[in-house]
Order: sequence, then structure tokens, then C-alpha cells
Amino acid sequence: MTDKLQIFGATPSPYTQKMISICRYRHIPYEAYFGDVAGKLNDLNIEPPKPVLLPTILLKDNNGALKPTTDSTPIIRRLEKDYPQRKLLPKDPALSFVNYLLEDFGDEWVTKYMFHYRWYFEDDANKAGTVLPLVDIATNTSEEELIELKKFFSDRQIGRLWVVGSNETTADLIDKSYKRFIGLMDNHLLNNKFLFGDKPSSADFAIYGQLTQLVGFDPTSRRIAEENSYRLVAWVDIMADLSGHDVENNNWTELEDSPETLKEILKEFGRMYVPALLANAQAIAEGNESWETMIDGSIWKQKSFPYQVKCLNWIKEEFDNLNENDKSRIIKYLDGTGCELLLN
Ligand SMILES: N[C@@H](CCC(=O)N[C@@H](CS)C(=O)NCC(=O)O)C(=O)O
Repeated sequence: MTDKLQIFGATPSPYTQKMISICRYRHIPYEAYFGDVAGKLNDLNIEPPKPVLLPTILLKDNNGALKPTTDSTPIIRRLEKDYPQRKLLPKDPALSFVNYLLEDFGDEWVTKYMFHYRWYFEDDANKAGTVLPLVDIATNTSEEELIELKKFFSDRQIGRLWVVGSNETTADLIDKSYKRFIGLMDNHLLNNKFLFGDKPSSADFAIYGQLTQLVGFDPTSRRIAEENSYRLVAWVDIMADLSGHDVENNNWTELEDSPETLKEILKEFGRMYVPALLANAQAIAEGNESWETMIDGSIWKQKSFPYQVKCLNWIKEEFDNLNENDKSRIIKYLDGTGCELLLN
């Protein structure tokens, strides 16, 4: 049995890419398996998690038994404890909280761009529908079989657009937010290597994971990125492998000294994701199957999504666990971004 971290995922999965690039940066020895995750786990006599999410990572429980574990955000926190070197979370709890916010923004909002551009337009869906089964099943799948698999994968994922919130009503809002986001990242990267200065954090990797697909895979979003920021295109390439990044002589910025360009990214969070998080939580609390609300002057509607209530509660818990001084530093820092509304 290997003592390397075993990661089961897929190359077109942004969260798989997030975790693999983290392992490279953190010098965590790993083995990546791409393809049929449930099948591979069954072969190893490991019961697959329910639901199987990508990536699934094997982590030791208290008795030393390997447990298939999903959800990159808590996995990252666990790996901070298990591996002492090259940590991802800033030591200052207030800065770490803002990092938590932006990690969630990457995982949960930037992924809406990802899912939208992958499955909404025919050309993109055609590519993804063909490549996903080739990765997941086998590159030597026959052409006849591929036709069936393509239909199966595409129907399943296109059916999920409603869960993510990509539809005719929201398409324009998503497109505008994606273009603004590229511009905001471009402005920030003009003077900063990473979100918080000269050292990457978990939020960088969350955003990077989504961009591996938006910039590196799906044709429409890639074209938009290339038309708007070659700087961001370059950043995605660099983030892939930061194993040589000098962590001794580089550091995160102080929260109070962070540049205005970071706050502008948080304002995009406040403008788009905050109202979505709040409306979704209210819908779930009231037992509604779907919700709609005004976001940035237009209607947003989608299916209610229990997981994002969990995300909102995790944000609140992170905040509640801080001391009064750090809380007030954060409230002061976030003032005017719209993110402060999450903490009421
Ligand atoms: N919040 C989770 C999300 C993981 C996730 O949603 N993964 C997607 C693929 S990128 C997935 O497994 N979807 C179900 C599927 O593809 O069957 C994380 O951070 O790891």
C-alpha cells in the first residue's frame, strides 16, 4: 500500500485540478487516478462515498483506516494539520477569513461561469460531451460507444444547469460577471503575484481550479479570457506547478495593507454571490424548491441548493470563531464590499 496521498478525480474537474496543484505546491507526495472513481474504489474494496464527488481523496481516520473523503475545503484544512511545510492558510486569522471568503467565491461562484460556458452553448457542450467520457471511461473507447456515452454525459450535465443557475434568464448576468472578473483579476495581477501578495493561498488555488477549465478547456470562455487578459492566461499556466516557489522569502500581505484591486474582487462577490447566497438560504428555510431574486439589476432564478446553505453557514462559523478584535478588523475591511451582509 502506498503512503502517498491518493486522489481520485478527473482532468476536466476544477476541484481535482485545485487539489493536484495544491499537492504540487505543498510538496505533498500524491498519486492521481483519473477515470471511473466509484469503479476504482470498489476495486480497492473501499466503499465509494455517497454521492461520489470529484475529487475523492483517501484520508486516514483515527484508527488509521483510509476513508474516501470529498469536499476540497475541509480536506485542505485537514492537510494543513497533516503536512507542516508550505502551508496555504495565512496565520493572521482576519486575513485567513478573507481567504476563506475568496476560496468559497472561487469554488461556488466562479464555478457557475465554468458550468455555464461548458454546457450552455452547443460548441462547448459538444467538446465537453466528447472529452469527458474519454477521460472518465477510456481514451480508447470506440467511436460507436462514444456516441452513447456522449449523450449520457451531456444529458446528465445539461440537466444540472438548472441547479447551478445557468438558464436563459441568467446567461447574460453570468457572462457580464465573468468578463468583469477577468478584468478584476487582470488589474490585480498587474501588481501582485497572487491574491494576497507574494505567497499563494487556498483561494488562489480555488480560483485557479475553475480557470483550468474556463481558460484551459472550454472554447467560448477561453476565447473571452484571451480577448480580455493574456496576463490571466499566463497566471493559470504558472499556478499549475508552484513546486519551486520560494516560500521562505515571500509572504502574504497584511490585511490592512492589501491593495484596492483585492477589494474590487470582493465587491464582485458582494454584487453577485452574496444576494444569491442569501436568497438561496431563505428559500431552503421556507421549503421552496426554487427561488428568484434581483441580482445586479436583473432577475436571477435557479433551483434551491442545500449545499450552498452549508457554505453560508461555514462562512458564519469561521467568523463566529474569531476574537472581537479580528471580527472588527474584518467588518472594517469588508465595509462597502457587500460581503459584510453575510455576517449580520
Ligand atoms: N465542494 C466540492 C465540490 C466537488 C464537486 O462538486 N465536484 C464535481 C466535479 S468538479 C462533481 O463531482 N460532480 C458530480 C459528478 O460529476 O458526478 C469540493 O470543493 O470539492
